[in-house]
Amino acid sequence: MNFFRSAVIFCQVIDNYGDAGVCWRLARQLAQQEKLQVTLWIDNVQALQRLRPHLDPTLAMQECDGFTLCRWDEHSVPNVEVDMVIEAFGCRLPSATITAMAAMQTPPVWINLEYLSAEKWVEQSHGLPSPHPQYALTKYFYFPGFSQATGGLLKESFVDSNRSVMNNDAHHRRAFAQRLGFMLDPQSTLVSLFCYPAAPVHALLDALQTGTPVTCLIPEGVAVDQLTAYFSTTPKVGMQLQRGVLTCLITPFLEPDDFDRLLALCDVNFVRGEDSLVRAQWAAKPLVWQAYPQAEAVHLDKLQSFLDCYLSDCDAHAAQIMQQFARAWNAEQSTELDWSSLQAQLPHLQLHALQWCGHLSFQTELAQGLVRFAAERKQTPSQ
Ligand code: TRH
Repeated sequence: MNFFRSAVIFCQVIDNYGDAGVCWRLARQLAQQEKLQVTLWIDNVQALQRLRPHLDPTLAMQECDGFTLCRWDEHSVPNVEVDMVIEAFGCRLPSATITAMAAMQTPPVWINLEYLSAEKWVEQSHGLPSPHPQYALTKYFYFPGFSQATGGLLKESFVDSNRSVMNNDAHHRRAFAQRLGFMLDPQSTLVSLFCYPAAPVHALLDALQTGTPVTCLIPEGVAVDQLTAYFSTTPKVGMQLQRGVLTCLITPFLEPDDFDRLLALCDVNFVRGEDSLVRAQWAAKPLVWQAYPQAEAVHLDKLQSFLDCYLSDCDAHAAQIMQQFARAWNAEQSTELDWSSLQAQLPHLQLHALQWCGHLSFQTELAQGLVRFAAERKQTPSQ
């Protein structure tokens, strides 16, 4: 497959960090693991700079983790003389770019990388072609997912060994906790909290005081208004906020590989959107997911599909407790969160998280699958 050498990714950041995070991760993986020459065009370098602080948003072009990063604006003239063009999350290519692709003797394979979902229709839609109405070009839909009938999940080759260190190596666990500004306490359940502003954070903080001691790590910038109201102080990095058996610690927003370490360190991870959900599954720890809120509550269908898929082989009682807790965490009306019951099920949920992570690892990795998929569809000039 060595004739397949180059890829361009286009990314439009809607909000938050997920779009930038997934595209950065895919670009890095295609460059470092699949050995492609990769260019990522992104319309909001600042969003990516939150994840990779060394980046300079004033530059039109710069190197980043083995690929070329370009600022994408109305003046950009991207070179699409490559083997594969990836349009992330239906971000719509400029018409000049499509015309340029159509004019090539061998146009690139054109992929629309879609959002992650566990809904059943994804398996039927993955890989479908969409012929362009005007040009001899075909766009293919590529869906990430949780079964072999989908495009799989991004997973770097170092994920398993990094996780294993953070799960098991006492020295590294202690050192990483110290870097984050706290001492590990084996008596305290370690929780990480990454959520949207609409999450019932007050109900969670109340609930976390109802069992044995809990240390809750909250990245800077997350749930700021709710924490300010709850603790009557504005949260800042390094702060420890105490209520009963609960200690909340405000941690820095971490670079992605350190965020993975944090997830692997904790006993339970509250994650949101799509990319942190994937990372929490590779961390092999129990997770509570908040779906990205969408109009007409369609995200609740996504949530239910994920829970049914994720928990299908879990101990039935633990699965039921997790289902209830996750639905309450995503509920639009204020609600009670039964933390004590969830905490009691953590041994079952922990075992399940490890088995689930192993099960997912048998799927074809997304970047590898994508290159294979595109190479199979690449025309040769004689065709
Ligand atoms: O930031 P998000 O809410 O992104 C969302 C979703 O992707 C959603 O589907 C999309 O439509 C919307 O944006 C526009 O959540 P997500 O997907 O988990 O992305 C967060 C990224 O930030 C992820 O790559 C993990 C990373 N991260 C760090 O690297 N360090 C950190 O400290 C934290 C908290 C997150």
